[in-house]
Amino acid sequence: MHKPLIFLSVTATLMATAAVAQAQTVNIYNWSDYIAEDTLEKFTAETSIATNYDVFDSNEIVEARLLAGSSGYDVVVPSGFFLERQIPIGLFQTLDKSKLPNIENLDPAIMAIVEAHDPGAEYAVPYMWGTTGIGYNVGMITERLGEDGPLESWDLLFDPETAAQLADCGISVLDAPVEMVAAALNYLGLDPNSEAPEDLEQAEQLIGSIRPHIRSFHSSQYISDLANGEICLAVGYSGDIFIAADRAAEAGQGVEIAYVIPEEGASIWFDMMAVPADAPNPDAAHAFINFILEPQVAADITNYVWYANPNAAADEFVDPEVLGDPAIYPTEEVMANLFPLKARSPSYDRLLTRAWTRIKTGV
Ligand code: N2P
Repeated sequence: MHKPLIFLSVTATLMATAAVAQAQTVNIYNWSDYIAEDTLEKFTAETSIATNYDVFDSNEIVEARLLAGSSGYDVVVPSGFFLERQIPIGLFQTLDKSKLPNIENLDPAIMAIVEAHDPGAEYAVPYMWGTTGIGYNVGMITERLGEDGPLESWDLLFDPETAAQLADCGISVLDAPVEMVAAALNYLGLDPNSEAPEDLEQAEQLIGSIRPHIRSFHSSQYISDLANGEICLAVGYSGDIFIAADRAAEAGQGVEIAYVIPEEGASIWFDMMAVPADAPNPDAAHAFINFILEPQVAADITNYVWYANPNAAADEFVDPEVLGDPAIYPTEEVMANLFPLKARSPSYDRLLTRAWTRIKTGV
């Protein structure tokens, strides 16, 4: 009689553990190519919380999902310049800081910048950050422009003659109207955060002038396209270009990819972890956010995706060549050339969306 009883009690314990594990799942919605290979596995090993992990490649997509409601997500990672306008319309719940002891690892200098998006870090903490610049295929570009081409300038894209010379090898730009228009405004010497309709018109004209030379508008495809030599120039996110460079180098076909923050300047952004107001499992969300704020975890992500993390305590675990790369961890000099993006107002957004549709369809 004894044996079956012991067996039963072991089974009951196992079932109870399984039930707890099942009850605790965190549903995460993050950018594509933005986490280390083992981050989720390690999180589950440490916390017994399972993960559902979905990816997106544009702020507009996340915003649409959140606005529709019942997204089912516990943690989402919009950029600060979108989060900033999503907070006041009630899309997120306030963070319970008592569940985020690792928050003290965050770099005060970065927190001072993201303060503009979320004063007091009431709703969000930064995940990773980077810049939006230009990635290019060194061989293909120098073949077409020579050694003296404007390799450090937005002329590569916005000068119609230069863009025309690159059209055959393939130009890709982000399908991200705020960032693309900001780059155009900045190139024109205008405020990249301007909402003046006449400025938008000028930016539309500029992008329109090079539109015939653009092969694709996409916000993640350029990683493999650059790595495979399918395109020779991409406006893209810093780490994504480094991933492309690494894949190209590993393939050993002689494709060399470079990333440049052009001399005219580029946008800097901070992607922020926030918990939707209707998150099914806010406790698990906090556990996940707190886990990401562990120095070793943040460093592992940075070392894998080449985006800077906002975690001061992580620096000692970041590979020295990553930490010392000014295109990833900008020096003060580079920093002075970067412009943070601000939230767009809904009324400007309508103008922007229409302009962007006209640009893309080429009318
Ligand atoms: C990662 C893209 C990163 C972030 N693939 C853009 N904010």
